[in-house]
Amino acid sequence: MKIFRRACFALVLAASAVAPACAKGKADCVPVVREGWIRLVPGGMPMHAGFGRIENACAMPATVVGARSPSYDSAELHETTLVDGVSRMRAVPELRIAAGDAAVLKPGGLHLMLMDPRAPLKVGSKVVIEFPLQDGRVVRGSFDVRAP
Ligand SMILES: [Cu+2]
Repeated sequence: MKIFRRACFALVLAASAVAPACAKGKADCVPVVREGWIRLVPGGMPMHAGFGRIENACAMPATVVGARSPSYDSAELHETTLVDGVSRMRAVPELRIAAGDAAVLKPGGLHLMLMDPRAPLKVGSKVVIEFPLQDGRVVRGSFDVRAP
């Protein structure tokens, strides 16, 4: 995933005005969420999973220390792992993303556990999820709500 970093440098060299994520000072560069989506569950269960990519095109590593959403009472980063052939989930308190790398949240791996929606979610709508960083800044992502 080093390509982000290289693209970043290239863009900075080419024309700083067209590289919003890179051209600003280091302190202004935050990771971005791409391809975010939420999977509803059949039967209206109040526990959904969220997936997507958190891309860190910045020159510095970033550490995500949690998740929250105005649409849910609770949001956590989880990881599904296979232990002795049994699928288990564990909370991920910190997620470090190296410079030029991305964290991929996908079914069967790293994911968002979204609990107790504050209002029923419609398929096709969008949900905002925020990821506080260790340094106090916040990554804000948009997630598409999809059918089970
Ligand atoms: Cu989970």
